[in-house]
Amino acid sequence: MKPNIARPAFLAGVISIALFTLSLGPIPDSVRGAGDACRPPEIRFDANRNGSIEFGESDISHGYAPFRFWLNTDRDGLDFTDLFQASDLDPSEGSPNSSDDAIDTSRDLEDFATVAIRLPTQFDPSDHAWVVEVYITPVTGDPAIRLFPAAAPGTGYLTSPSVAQSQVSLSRSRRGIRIGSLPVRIDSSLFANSERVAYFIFEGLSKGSGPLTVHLYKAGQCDSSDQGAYLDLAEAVDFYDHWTVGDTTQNGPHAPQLLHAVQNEESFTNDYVLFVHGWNQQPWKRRAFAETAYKRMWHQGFRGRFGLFSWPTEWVPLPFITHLSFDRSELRAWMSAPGLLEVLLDPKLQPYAGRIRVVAHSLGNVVVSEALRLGAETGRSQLVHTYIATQAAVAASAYDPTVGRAPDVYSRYPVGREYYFSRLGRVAENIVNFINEDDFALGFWRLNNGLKPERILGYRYNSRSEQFFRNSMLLRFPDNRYEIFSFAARSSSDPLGATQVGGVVNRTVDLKKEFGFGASPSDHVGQFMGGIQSIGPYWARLLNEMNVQH
Ligand SMILES: [Ca+2]
Ligand SMILES: [Ca+2]
Ligand SMILES: [Ca+2]
Ligand SMILES: [Ca+2]
Repeated sequence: MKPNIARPAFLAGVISIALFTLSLGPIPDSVRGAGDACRPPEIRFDANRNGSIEFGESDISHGYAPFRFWLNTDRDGLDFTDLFQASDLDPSEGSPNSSDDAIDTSRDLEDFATVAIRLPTQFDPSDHAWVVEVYITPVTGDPAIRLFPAAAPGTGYLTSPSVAQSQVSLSRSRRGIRIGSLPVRIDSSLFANSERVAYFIFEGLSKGSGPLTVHLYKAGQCDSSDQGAYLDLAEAVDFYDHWTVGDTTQNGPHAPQLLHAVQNEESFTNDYVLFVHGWNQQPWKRRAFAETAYKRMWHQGFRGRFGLFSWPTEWVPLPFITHLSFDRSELRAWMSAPGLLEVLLDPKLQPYAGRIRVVAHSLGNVVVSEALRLGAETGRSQLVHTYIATQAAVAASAYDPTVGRAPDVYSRYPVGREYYFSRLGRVAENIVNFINEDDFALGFWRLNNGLKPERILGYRYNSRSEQFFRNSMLLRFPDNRYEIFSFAARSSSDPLGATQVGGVVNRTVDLKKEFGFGASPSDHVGQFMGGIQSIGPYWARLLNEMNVQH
């Protein structure tokens, strides 16, 4: 154990304003064990993840099955450069949320978990001779957390915007305090209630595992410790696999690569959810969206494996985006599909066969739909259990030939004359379409679709011969189809993410009717923006539609 003497100024500041004070150190051994009638205190996480902490057996976390949580090393804050909402900010441009002893935004609360302490009946909060302290005994690494008194017991800080706001305000008057290997004293007035229970929330500060222990004593009368609630803190990236065909915005896709694999594989159930991001995201943002998705599902009780599949979409700052940057990214999306199919067939995912769910956002649906189509074409069956298309930026007529105003190459693909994604049902048991007819970005998709073929790039279409050209070169199906789709072939339909379809789609979820998604640009990414408190039901619905245990 290394003594925490590195931040005396910080601690001195805390002593005067917080409900915590630093104890003078461990109790001499001569005092330990005194007092026969001294019953132990109890400390618990919500180990069984049912949303509340019970002091019976059900929430005990053991060394072999610790309570695992991620470090709060991202930057949740207000995004003044992009969509003007609480969001993840570029982690390279500032310090992480856990670097200070307050909670900045409600959004940051998704990086907190609950812990509670109950003291035995002999404890008397009005008797200041009682001392309550907390520490972590490191088993691996150097685990540390920061503890804040909870504004309310339970998970209201994650589900109620007003409780969340109270929690944020409370953190400014009752600053959080770091708990590491040295005992830290907790103000006993927090236990001045009939149950003698104090509720806290905590964020992870540094990696490692070990029991979080509460120690209660009163000189000559009581000296007793809880056996410890086992905690395992890891980086957020250790909670998911990251597969990529291009962790860049600069070049087209390459062969798939597992950039980072999940740690402690055995601690997850055998459900696997793979997330595929959309257009115009820098590499850090792809991770931020994936981590937000994972955290929000985790708080809904998701215990399965999670993966990010990233692909090299272009990126330009929002005010400077053009329809051509969309088209070029669309081409990369189509070209990323073979890589995704390879990942779905990777031996590492075979233990999850039949239990893989894929969630694709926006232009990510080009990647997923095409990967599944390629799989169906090679005679595969059941590649994925469920495919969720949310706010999908891809022609609806490719999924249901009846929705367009006229036949197009998506509804009547020139090779085979079937609709393009007609065989997806062979490889995906369930296909669910999450739609918002007012979606801003999908309105942009409509405008861009109307501009195809992109004459400025030399593309044209001869409607009599039904042929596409780049300058004088004839473009052919199937060899040039990705280029044709991305730059030349206009769909006569709406985008899938803005319209209810039949065809290969099994079910529709209306984001506007059910979750109030509207026409603001940020609603296109509404499930990733703002605080978890108002969008939790979206993620619960997603898990239900995927039939994932939670
Ligand atoms: Ca529980
Ligand atoms: Ca975040
Ligand atoms: Ca903070
Ligand atoms: Ca955070």
